[in-house]
Amino acid sequence: MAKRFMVTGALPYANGHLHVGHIAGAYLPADIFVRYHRAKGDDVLFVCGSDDNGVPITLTARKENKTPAQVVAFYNAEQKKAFEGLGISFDVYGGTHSPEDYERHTQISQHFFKTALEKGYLTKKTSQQFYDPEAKMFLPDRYIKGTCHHCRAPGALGDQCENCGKTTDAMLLIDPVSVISGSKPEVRETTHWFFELDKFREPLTKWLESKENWRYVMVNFTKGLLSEPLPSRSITRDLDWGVPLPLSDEEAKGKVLYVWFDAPIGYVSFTARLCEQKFGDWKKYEDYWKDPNCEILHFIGEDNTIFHTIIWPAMLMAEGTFQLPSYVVSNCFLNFQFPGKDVEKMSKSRGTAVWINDYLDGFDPDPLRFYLTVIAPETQRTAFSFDDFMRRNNEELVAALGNFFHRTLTFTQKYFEGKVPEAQSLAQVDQEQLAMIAGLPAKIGGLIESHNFKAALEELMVAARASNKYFDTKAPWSSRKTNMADCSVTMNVCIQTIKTLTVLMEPFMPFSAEKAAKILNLPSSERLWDKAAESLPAGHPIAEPTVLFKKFEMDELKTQE
Ligand code: B3M
Ligand code: ZN
Repeated sequence: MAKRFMVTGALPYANGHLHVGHIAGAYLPADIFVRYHRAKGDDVLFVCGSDDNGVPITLTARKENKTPAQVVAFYNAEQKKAFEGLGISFDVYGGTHSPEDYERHTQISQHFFKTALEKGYLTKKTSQQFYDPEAKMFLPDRYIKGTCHHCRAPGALGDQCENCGKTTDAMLLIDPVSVISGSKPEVRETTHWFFELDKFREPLTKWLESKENWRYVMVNFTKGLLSEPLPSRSITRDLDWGVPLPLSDEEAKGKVLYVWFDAPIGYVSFTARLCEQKFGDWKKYEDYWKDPNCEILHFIGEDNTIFHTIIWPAMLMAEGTFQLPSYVVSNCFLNFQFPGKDVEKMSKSRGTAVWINDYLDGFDPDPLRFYLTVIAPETQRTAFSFDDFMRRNNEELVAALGNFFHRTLTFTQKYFEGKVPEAQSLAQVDQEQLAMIAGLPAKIGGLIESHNFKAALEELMVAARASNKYFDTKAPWSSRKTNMADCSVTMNVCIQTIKTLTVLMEPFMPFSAEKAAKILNLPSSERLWDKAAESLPAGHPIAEPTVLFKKFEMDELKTQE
């Protein structure tokens, strides 16, 4: 029976470009999972969009002399281009403040807020906060700078001091100034609504206990947080960019929902937009978000864990009619390494990030998808390096998978007139090769289903190497002259092998799979996962081969740095 899945990728902030760390951290594993389930014939919706609200967006707008709406429109389009270029196959790419989503997103977000308020999960508190009279805005703690009240070092921020590493209290900094305008901030009173998270500590703990098969690091981290009382969190901000509070009291004026409150709701509002487009009824989102027959999976980077394993599930519990996530698949950071140097964090200012749109200007998407899966930071941090990228591309992707496709296709073209050869009588070695590929769909599929994407790709590569060995052992270039029947069997088996590999590599390298499918004359109806090992009949036409994977020269890659 077809299963139903709702898959989301963390929403990128709409004030930055995407680099390889983002892709490896969330979107590529999610895309592999989604493409696999589509090939299984399952009902999958893959949803993402930009995270458009929040203070940083308004500051970017201020710096670039644009409106926040212009900033988010620009970055949303850039992100969309990067995702499309890489073949990340979202069914919808929305934006929490985009013209297409904002109204519905506001409605659904306000509903979450109102329900939580009515059920007594929110409390209102008045406190003192810094206000920048020049920028005319309340300042979040990290936009205050001053002398540290612990160590007396200058330049401490209102949330943390770089010098002593301690958490600071913005109100206690000595000689505070606004980071935004440099002016001296005033202390003003303001009211905010707080989410009483601790009320969900028990149900969250119970829920997490049923998640034994989640990645260990994330479960442990979350369990640690749940072992102590959860502080209440302010979920409103004094700002004019975001989702306004759905309240008429004076105190709610000029306030919006905190961006981390409305952002995950974006998953739902983008689903609603998709359902409007797909079924003409946005309410159909309920078939995914409220039906227990649908599994919900969130793919995120490690820094988003607490929001997806504690705050978002608590928001869903507070609302009451939605399902909780079946899985939160989090990945660690991807660092960067220059040859001979230490591993460092990806950073724009130090030039240690590889930007997707720059890469795609000169190179094919699949080698990058391949490499980012090979080094996927699934359970620990890993590092991207150009040397390693080149080596893996040339020595693994080209030398194993590319070579097997190439030698099989050119040989068939040359000596069998581009048709699948007859296979009259199979020897044991041929049967073993066929048995090996017959076992691949279940083996690789099982690994993808359990979110072991790196291991799944490795199985594909093991199969490619074994297939080259089969080719070498059978030596069709020599049997062609001495035993044409055996040569024919060999090439039949090799073609069956690349047919299977074409279907199975699609989730990882969809562009090359598409090219290979064209050569094999495989219509998409034949590219179903469970039919991957069904054989092509003798006589089936094979088109002229084209090169699927190319070697990189170091110099061309280096211009990327
Ligand atoms: N925009 C944080 C980030 O990009 C945030 C994710 C929201 S997911 C609902 O890392
Ligand atoms: Zn300090």
